[in-house]
Amino acid sequence: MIDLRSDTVTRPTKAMRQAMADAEVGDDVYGEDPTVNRLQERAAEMFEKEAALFVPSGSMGNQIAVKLHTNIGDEIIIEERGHIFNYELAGTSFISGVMVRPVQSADGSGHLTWKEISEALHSDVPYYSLMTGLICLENTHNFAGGSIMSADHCKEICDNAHDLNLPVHMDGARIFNAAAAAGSSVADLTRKCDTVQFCLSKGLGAPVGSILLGSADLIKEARVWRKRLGGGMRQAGVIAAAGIVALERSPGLLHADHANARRLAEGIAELRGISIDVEKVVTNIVIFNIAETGKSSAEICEALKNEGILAIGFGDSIRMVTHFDVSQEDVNTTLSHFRAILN
Ligand code: TLP
Repeated sequence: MIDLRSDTVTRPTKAMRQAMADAEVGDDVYGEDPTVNRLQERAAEMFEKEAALFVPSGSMGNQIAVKLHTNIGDEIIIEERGHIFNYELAGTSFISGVMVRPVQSADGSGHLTWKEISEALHSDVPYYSLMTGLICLENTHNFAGGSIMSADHCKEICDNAHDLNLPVHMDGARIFNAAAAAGSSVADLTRKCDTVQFCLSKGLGAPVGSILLGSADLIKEARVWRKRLGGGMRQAGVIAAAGIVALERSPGLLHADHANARRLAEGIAELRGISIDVEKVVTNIVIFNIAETGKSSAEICEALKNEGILAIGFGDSIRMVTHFDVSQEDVNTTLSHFRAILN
């Protein structure tokens, strides 16, 4: 199978499996797992934040962040296709009792301008909605096709938000993809964000886990929420060990996934009835519209599946994601089957 459904499908490398087998472990609920501690320290160092917490998933990292920053009844602002809003099973209302104010990004990039955010802010209007408690950003933006938010753009939003005493959380599930493509450091891309979540288990290829970063005080509180939500793991060094390998070795390999995504997009752009802006494919996510093919996304995905290729369809769109288990040859194979299906 050529699995292009997501970069979450990667299998741990030999080096990861070896590190897992050799991992020194302890009880992480007591803070005594040396490998988890090493992973957290290394992540905090890379992002130049005070502290870090290893959590089982990106969703848990994001949901803890929302909980840390908000009070029940607050509103959070997020771009309308954001993961926290659409794909975390209403965790924001269930766990934090907040309402989401989804905002459209007029340029389609998925990255709101400060003007767009400021027009959606609420403060003390007694008859209309509640206080804005948090701004959530996403870099890269998944369902806007892996688009990048620049360091300057992020800084501008954080500076303006902080002037209003509003915190900013960055869902940086794929921040290392953004860093590789933008030629910026992950620290620069998230410099002024109050909290950052990034995934070890996406492009970086670890089997499990995410990291939540922030001030020492916030991360201390986040530890309590992680336990409360059932995310206190014991000898978690076994999985953190793979995370350390992912963190050290994978960022330098992401360029290859981006080149494969671009090649895939260029090939797809030539197919009958498909529309895609190739120039916008700058990281590892390829989303294209199939409305003019005369087939539904479900039909196309089924036909691809019959040829051993997996992709995800939603509405009139299909998403394909490259990762380190997808080779250049896999891209060529995908394109030739795709061509045959549409002809
Ligand atoms: N994204 C998954 C699906 O849930 C859509 C994927 O296949 O892309 N933030 C962003 C931007 C994400 O893309 C994801 C996962 C998460 C958070 C959640 O991470 P996990 O799956 O570890 O909870």
